[in-house]
Amino acid sequence: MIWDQKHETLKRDDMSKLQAEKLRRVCERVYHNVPFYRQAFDTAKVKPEDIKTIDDIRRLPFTTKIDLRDSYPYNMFAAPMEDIIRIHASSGTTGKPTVVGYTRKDVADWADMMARCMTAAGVTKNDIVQNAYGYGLFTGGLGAHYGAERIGAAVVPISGGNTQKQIMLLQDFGSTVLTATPSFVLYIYDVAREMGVDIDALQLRVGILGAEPWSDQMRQEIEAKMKIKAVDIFGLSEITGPGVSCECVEAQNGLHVNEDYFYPEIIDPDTGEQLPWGEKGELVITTLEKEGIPLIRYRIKDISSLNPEPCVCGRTLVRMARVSGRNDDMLIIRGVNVFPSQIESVLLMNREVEPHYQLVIERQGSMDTLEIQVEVTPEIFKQAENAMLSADEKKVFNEYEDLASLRKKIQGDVKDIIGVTTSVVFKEPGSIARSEGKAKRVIDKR
Ligand code: DLL
Repeated sequence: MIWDQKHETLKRDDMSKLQAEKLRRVCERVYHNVPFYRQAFDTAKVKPEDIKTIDDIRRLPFTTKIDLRDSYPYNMFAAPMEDIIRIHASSGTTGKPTVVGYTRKDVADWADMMARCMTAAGVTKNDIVQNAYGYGLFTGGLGAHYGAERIGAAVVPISGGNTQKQIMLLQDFGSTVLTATPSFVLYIYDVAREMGVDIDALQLRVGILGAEPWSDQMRQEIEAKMKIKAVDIFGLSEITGPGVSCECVEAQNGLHVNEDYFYPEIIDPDTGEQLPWGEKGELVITTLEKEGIPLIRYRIKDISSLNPEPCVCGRTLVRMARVSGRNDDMLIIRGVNVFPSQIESVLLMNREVEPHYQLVIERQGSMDTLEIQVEVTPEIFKQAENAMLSADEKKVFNEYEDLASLRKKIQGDVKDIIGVTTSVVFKEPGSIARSEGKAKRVIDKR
């Protein structure tokens, strides 16, 4: 099923034409309403009327998170306050959040985009959508809520957290769709198991998961454990919230970007040059329809690539590769660039460990050290415990001999695939902190 047959299956040329018209209009809007953009356009010696084709976008200046911070809270808004009906903000880890305002049309468009995404994930009006994204300034909760309502599904607005209650509602309400972060779904699974819940008896069939990086191995793990299809959804508050792009359940191979609303580019983060289809680089998005706070060439810092090949699902919308991490999440370990999701992929190739891990980075002298802490499965833990009980000398579980070969294998794989030497510490099941929202994977003590 396709929600908006016309726009989701446009021919590339028609899409490019539509995008060029919209780009010119949004440039006019920001040039006349946002002093920051007037100045930035003037400095770049470009005027809205210079935009004739979509390739002219390369002449436009970039916008960064710092620009948004500097215009805190409302200086980047392109609509008068009387037309703003909603305000969200991103949870900046330090300092002030970045603030986004939506007009009535922005909220309606967002609901439409989310309806597209959810339809791509296989949701229909017959579904019961348990929405475990947080409601509040975070865009996840209300974004998914409006999309599900737009489709006509029944939304259960439970929000994030409340893990035991999530499980009760999954059982009693017969929820068929779960919207949540991937790490929270794994936590729900663990708690459900502890509660003795029969996962097979749940009605759940689809998870629409995002808001944090997760690997394909993690998807397989979630699908096998929860007995669902897990679909990746991407977005960020500055651009709108969830719904910038989403996988289709047919292919689960790249996230269809709502291109008639957002123009995606991939650039070389060092030179700012646009990269050709297929090449990996920094994702940049221009909003083509937004009224409240349109953004021109917003540098997202997320790493992806774009694939224009039409998809088996029938959509022609360009697909962005699953976001493997952010430029600013990238760890530089002894000069090697490492994304946490790469390590996740390696870990989850081993059935003996659980998808619960943390990376601890320290500096010893002038050396960076990376310690991978990962939980073993309850079965492995039990085996280790039994072996330790029968052994003469008392050992801590992590020193149990049979884990040595597993440790060596993981260290070897990480070294082969990523190129860094690591230490691996096995943890008891349940000992690594769980997340009810975005997971914290990295503890950088440097
Ligand atoms: O996380 C919006 C969202 C809510 C997306 C619910 C999907 C589902 P922010 O809090 O502003 O907004 O964080 C945006 O999270 O730049 C990425 O780094 C990361 N991110 C979001 N979705 C994905 C994903 C929401 N599917 C930032 N894969 C983005 C990887 C993701 N990273």
